[in-house]
This record gives sequence, C-alpha cells and structure tokens, in this order.
Amino acid sequence: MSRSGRLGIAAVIVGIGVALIVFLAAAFLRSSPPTIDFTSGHQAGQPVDMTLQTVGAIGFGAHPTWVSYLTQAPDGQWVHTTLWDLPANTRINVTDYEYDGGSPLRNQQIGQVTGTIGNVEVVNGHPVHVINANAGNGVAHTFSIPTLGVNVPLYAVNGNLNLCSVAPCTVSSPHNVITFSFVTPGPGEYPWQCFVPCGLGYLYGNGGPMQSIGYMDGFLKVVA
Ligand SMILES: [Cu+2]
Repeated sequence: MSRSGRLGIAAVIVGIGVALIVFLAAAFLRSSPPTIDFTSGHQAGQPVDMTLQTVGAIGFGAHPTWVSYLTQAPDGQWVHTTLWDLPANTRINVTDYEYDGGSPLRNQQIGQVTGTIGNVEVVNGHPVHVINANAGNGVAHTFSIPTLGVNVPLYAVNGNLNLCSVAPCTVSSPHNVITFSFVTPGPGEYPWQCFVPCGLGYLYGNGGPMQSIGYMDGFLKVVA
C-alpha cells in the first residue's frame, strides 16, 4: 500500500477513536439517576411520606463499594437515586433506615439536629436534639439541606456487627430507624448532601460518593 494510503487509514482510525471518546464522554455527562415523583396525586395541605436508606456499600453498579443513599418510590421499589420531585410548602415526613457503621465527627457541629420541625429527630423511638458522636456507635452520615438550614445526623449501627453490603438492605440487617420532618420552601432546586466525610479511600474522605449525585448528594426539585 502506498504511504498516503496508509496515512489515510491511520487518519480514519484516529478519527473513529476521537468520535468514540466524545460520544462516551457526552453519554457520561448526560447520565443521571432517575427522579422519584412525590407530587403526583398530592393534595394541598397533606404531608408527603418519604422513605430512604443509607448503606455502607451499594453492592452493585459502577462503584459497588461506595456508601450511598437509596430512595423508596411510592410503588415500594427501592431506587438508587437522591433526586426527588416534591410539592412546595409541604411537610415532608422522612424515615431513614440507617444500615452503616460510623465514627466520631471531626466537626461536632453536624452532630446537632437543625431545621427539622421541632429541631428534633427520632432515633429508634427516642427524640434526639444532638448526637454525641464520641459516644456509642458514632455518626454514619448526615441528611443536610444547607439552603434550608436542615441538618440531621444519622446515628450509626455497631460496625462490629455483620452489616449489609448489598443494597437494597432489609430490616434483617442491623439498622437504626430515624424519622424527622421538614417543610419544603417555594419552587426551586435545592441541593442536599451528607456532611460526614464518608468517601473512604478518597482525599480527606470528601471525594467519590461525596461528590456524586445518587450517592451522598442530591436535589430536592420543589414544584408549585
Ligand atoms: Cu455520608
């Protein structure tokens, strides 16, 4: 084959490679966890019940070892997502099944419950205003909506037990049941996240799942 022929083939191969990389990068950027709709059929003035779980390892997908939140859809299915459509100016009653071990907090401030109705959370039936993370099992994660002043530390389970490592976890695994309520503001998108640096193996624990929607970050998509 002539030199120009070989160059031509090489150029085509490089071109295909570049196109493939651009396509995959665009597909990655477009990919997003699903949004769970808690607005359909909602009657004004009625509260919305939302059930979550926090797990020490999602156990499947691209990052099986990552910590994560999951959301129970209204049909009862557990979905690996942190994105929700919620009605505005509405009381949201949250139940979180907490399946992860914990540790003392580097920042004791996030051991305090703020921004919920009554500035309280209920841990296994006991009302709590602050968790002393240096006692007991420590704190596993927080549920925090910075723009609304909401912060709920999630009391951990005993990390020496046989913890659930493949989500969705079931109540046969060690867990704490944590409930709290807050009121949604007017329409808008409000980020929420965990503030415990739980991204094990990442710089200061703040990378990986701490930076990823669907794991330790999400959005409240509040609609009128
Ligand atoms: Cu976390």
